[in-house]
Amino acid sequence: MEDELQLAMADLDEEKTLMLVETRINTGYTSMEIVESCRRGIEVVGMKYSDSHYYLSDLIMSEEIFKGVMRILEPHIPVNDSDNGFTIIMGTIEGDIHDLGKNIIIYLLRSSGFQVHDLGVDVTPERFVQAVNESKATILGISVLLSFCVGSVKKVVDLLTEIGLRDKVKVVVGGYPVNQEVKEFTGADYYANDVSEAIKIYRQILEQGACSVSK
Ligand code: B12
Repeated sequence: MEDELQLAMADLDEEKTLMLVETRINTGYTSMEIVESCRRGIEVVGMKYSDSHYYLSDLIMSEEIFKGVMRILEPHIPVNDSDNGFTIIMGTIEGDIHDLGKNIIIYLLRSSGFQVHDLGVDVTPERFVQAVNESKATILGISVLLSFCVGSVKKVVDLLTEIGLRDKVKVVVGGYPVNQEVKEFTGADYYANDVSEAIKIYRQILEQGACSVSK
């Protein structure tokens, strides 16, 4: 089915995108459904950039529009002050500054009662491991959008193994280029490249208990 919001995002039509988001939020669409339409639209922006139909300035424009979408959606994402007992470390891997997807996942996790420590972007493998070591986190989420940075995600998992922390955390890797192959290459426990898959994983971990969940 043709999705008007996805098309407006893909066309970098800021006014129409924001108008459609307002309309959808007021007509019963969930924030997750809206984010997913926008994510699919911005994926097209990426493809047009690869095909040289769009330029770097268009990628920057898509970031601005997406941030505008999130400003509309944020007040509609329920706030949950209760603590479900799970602490998560999140960050974008070294060399990569993409953070729109990571930030959305963090909103949703916080609204589900997870305590999230956000390490930000361009995070070295050593910093991820240090954060796991110093915290009570049982889940580590790593975002990666640039294919050539996937090797550094593997380095995080290898370092965790090397210093005996691998069994302490479930590693979830997420982002546009992530698939089963990336999961296997990096040694992560789970992968997600859209919001509903991500939430499904965290719910599963929550239901089964982080350290006993089957992979
Ligand atoms: C916006 C954008 C930018 C913005 C980023 C702004 C920001 N603050 O993040 C800017 C303009 C800065 C940028 C820069 C660059 N970009 Co860029 N960018 C994009 C674009 C168009 C959209 C990314 C995005 O935000 N998507 C929307 C979010 C919601 O989706 P998402 O990130 O996939 O996240 C969802 C899921 O993946 C998942 N998820 C994400 N992280 C995690 C983590 C966990 C733990 C879990 C569970 C789930 C999860 O949940 C999210 C919610 O649905 C993509 C195209 C694409 N297809 O992704 C290119 C893209 C990623 N960029 C690309 C490139 C090449 C670059 C540059 C190298 C360009 C340049 N010449 O400088 C630089 C790199 C800068 C750097 N060092 O990181 C390429 C990467 C190609 C590749 N194979 O590696 C892409 C794919 C475009 C393309 N097709 O060529 N970019």
